[in-house]
Amino acid sequence: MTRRISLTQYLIEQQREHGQIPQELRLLIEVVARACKRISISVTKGALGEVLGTAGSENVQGEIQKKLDIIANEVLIEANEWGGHLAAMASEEMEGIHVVPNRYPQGEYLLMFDPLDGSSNIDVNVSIGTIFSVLKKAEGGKGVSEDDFLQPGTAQAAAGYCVYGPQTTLVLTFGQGVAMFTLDREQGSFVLTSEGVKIPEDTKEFAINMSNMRHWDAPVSRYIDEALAGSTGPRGKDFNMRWIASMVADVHRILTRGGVFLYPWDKREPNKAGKLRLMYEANPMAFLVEQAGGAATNARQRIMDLQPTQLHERVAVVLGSKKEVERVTAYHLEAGKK
Ligand code: P6P
Repeated sequence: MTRRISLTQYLIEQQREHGQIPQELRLLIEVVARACKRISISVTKGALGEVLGTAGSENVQGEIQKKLDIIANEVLIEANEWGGHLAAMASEEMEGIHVVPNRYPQGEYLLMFDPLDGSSNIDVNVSIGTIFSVLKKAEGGKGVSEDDFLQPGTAQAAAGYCVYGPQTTLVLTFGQGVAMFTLDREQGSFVLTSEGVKIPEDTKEFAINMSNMRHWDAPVSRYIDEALAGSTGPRGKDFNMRWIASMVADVHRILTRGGVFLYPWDKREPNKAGKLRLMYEANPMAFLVEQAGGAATNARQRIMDLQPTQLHERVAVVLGSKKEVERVTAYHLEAGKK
């Protein structure tokens, strides 16, 4: 039974015992957690809170923004700009970076987030979530620019997500394993409910949007065909499929019981590396998955090794149970896919 301690106690104990969570980073994570609590309150109001439906605008990705996308983005910006721990923020919902206003002290950290991932699920009451990634700004240098954010996933100081489902659960890593905290609404605080999270190396469960099948590259089709062939096929075992169309929910299932998640490159837009965003979706999820003993590649190389060139760049994603990710990646390398 995991000790039922608060997020604050956990962070202070980690800082005291392992010295691996600097004070400023601990403060940052606590502020992000409080913002996630506020988002959770808005999300769970649903129709009662006048928060459903579209906002009548598009984001930088050209996607229709839901009211809650904008609410979540504003909550995260307002919560994080005064604390003195951040130099700037970047969001899926904003084209450029948000530099901390001069009226507040600037810190050394950079925060990136997808404020509400899985927005297509909001109006149908299916789990959605907030994904965040923390980098440190390079020493020295005046001011802060988009270039300061363009660091590989291996440079992340922390990463996490908050899934708004039957429970509101915050999942975090600082590079020393993965811990999960469930929101106790009576206390109003996140309580440690799991630590040392581990993803089984093997799985019988894959997650992919099957409606894109005709657009897949051959190695993806090979992997899925073999899985669908089941116990009579080359894999010698039957597989199950899940697709929630909410990365946070699919990744949470994988962190909880294993599985492999694929959002591969496909032929519809050959110049687009994938659908998901590297900086605030793939990298934080890759950090969590690797810290839980899983793997995360773009079907050819480790996601966290990729050197970003743009803030909103997209990437193909294969993540989860290590042996399955390795198999998908091997199929791509065998096929000589660049
Ligand atoms: P599709 C949500 O819009 C998202 O960015 C991820 O959360 C999710 O995994 C994916 O896109 C779903 O994409 O094509 O199935 O709607």
